[in-house]
Amino acid sequence: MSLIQWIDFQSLGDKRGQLVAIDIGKEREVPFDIKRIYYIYHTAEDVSRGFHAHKKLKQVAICISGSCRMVLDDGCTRESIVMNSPAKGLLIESMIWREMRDFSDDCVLLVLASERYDESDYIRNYADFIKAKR
Ligand code: T46
Repeated sequence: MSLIQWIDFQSLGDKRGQLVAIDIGKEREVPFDIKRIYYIYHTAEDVSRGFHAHKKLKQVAICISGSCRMVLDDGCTRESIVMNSPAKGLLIESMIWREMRDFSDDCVLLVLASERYDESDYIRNYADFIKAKR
């Protein structure tokens, strides 16, 4: 199965523009209860972020402005995808290594998270991640 799992949000467009609504706990488009929302923006040119996995946390990332590249790695396979649609969420399961790069100036990456922030949930060393996957 591909590591790239998109969730297509319905875009409610009319002549004024587009609108995406995510109803929490209703239609369950997002396959977990959202406990935290954060966003990444103004990432400097040539900067890469991420370089970690989460033991428990699941997330849905939505590039609501601009574009960036997301690299996902399950310890066996590495896949890379350009994120540039505000109507598509990328589901990132637990125990997946992620790297983000190629941020456009106007990139805003919104992230819906299944857990509150917990530094002890991070695996920030790739060798430790591979060891934990075995
Ligand atoms: C992820 C990718 C997609 C907090 O205090 N609370 C938070 O909720 C978050 C997400 C971060 N922080 C602090 C921790 C660091 O001091 O903000 C600082 C930057 O976080 P970090 O270096 O982890 O950022 P990224 O862009 O490398 O990774 C983030 C998320 O941390 C991570 O869960 O999956 O975005």
